[in-house]
Amino acid sequence: AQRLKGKTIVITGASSGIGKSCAFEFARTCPDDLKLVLTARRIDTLKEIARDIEGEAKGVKVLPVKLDVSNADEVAGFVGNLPAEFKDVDILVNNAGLVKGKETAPHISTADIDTMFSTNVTGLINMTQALLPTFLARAPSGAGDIINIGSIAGREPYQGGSIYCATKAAVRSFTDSIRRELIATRVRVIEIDPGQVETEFSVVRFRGDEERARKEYEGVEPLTPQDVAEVVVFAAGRRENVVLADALVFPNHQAAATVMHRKA
Ligand code: NDP
Ligand code: 8X3
Repeated sequence: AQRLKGKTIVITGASSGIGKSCAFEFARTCPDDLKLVLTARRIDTLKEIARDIEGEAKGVKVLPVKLDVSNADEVAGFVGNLPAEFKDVDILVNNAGLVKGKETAPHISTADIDTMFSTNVTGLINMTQALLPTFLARAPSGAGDIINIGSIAGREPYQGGSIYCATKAAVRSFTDSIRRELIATRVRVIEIDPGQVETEFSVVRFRGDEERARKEYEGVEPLTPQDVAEVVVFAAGRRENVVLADALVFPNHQAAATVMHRKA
């Protein structure tokens, strides 16, 4: 908690699931002195989350910001539009992301391909490039954390996930590249790859079909978003010389993207 004191943290996709849990977990870990910039498209939900966090943790200031990471113009204006109090960002959690459908090639719509790439890949890259100048300007040789939420899907392709898997493989490759590029700085580049987590992820995948989404989790006990948030906050809270560079987080029944033990 001491190491996070006074930090300013930007979280993308903070209106639901892992991003929302990260917001609460950061606040719980450092309730006396923390600034959170919570971003997503659903601003009303972010405002409710901000109220709840500020109600629980009196020393935490929360700024909800409507931001579609797939919109390059919105991302370009993001840092410039932050109030002075929130401008000196220390930690970026690149969490916003989604999957659409389980269609296989050649039946994948160009709209779905564009949505997944522009959110999971271009959005994440644009956010990183938007915040890096702040990190690099920090004396004496730059400092800050980039925490990217990848996926087991980026390590292991599966049928019906070609585009999503490709986006998460791209995240992994970008992350590993910038860790090398930033080696002369004190910027930490961290990737956390969850396996199965029960969030709105599958509801979004199946375009609002909650029954279909529920079936994904039948007979298994997925991770909760809180489980992943604890790993994110742990990584951010390490001593500055410690980089938890790469973490794969499974629930106990999972051993690979498609290797699950399901109870009958
Ligand atoms: P949720 O659907 O619960 O949350 C996704 C979040 O991303 C929402 O807050 C949503 O907010 C936001 N988001 C989606 N599109 C955009 C956009 N264009 N601009 C800004 N925000 C956006 O899913 P999860 O919490 O599960 O997903 C979080 C991350 O974790 C994703 O990157 C996902 O790929 C990854 N992941 C998830 C796993 C799982 O099994 N659930 C496993 C491994 C990785 P809003 O709609 O308000 O914009
Ligand atoms: C989410 C995990 O394997 O359901 O990133 O695509 S998977």
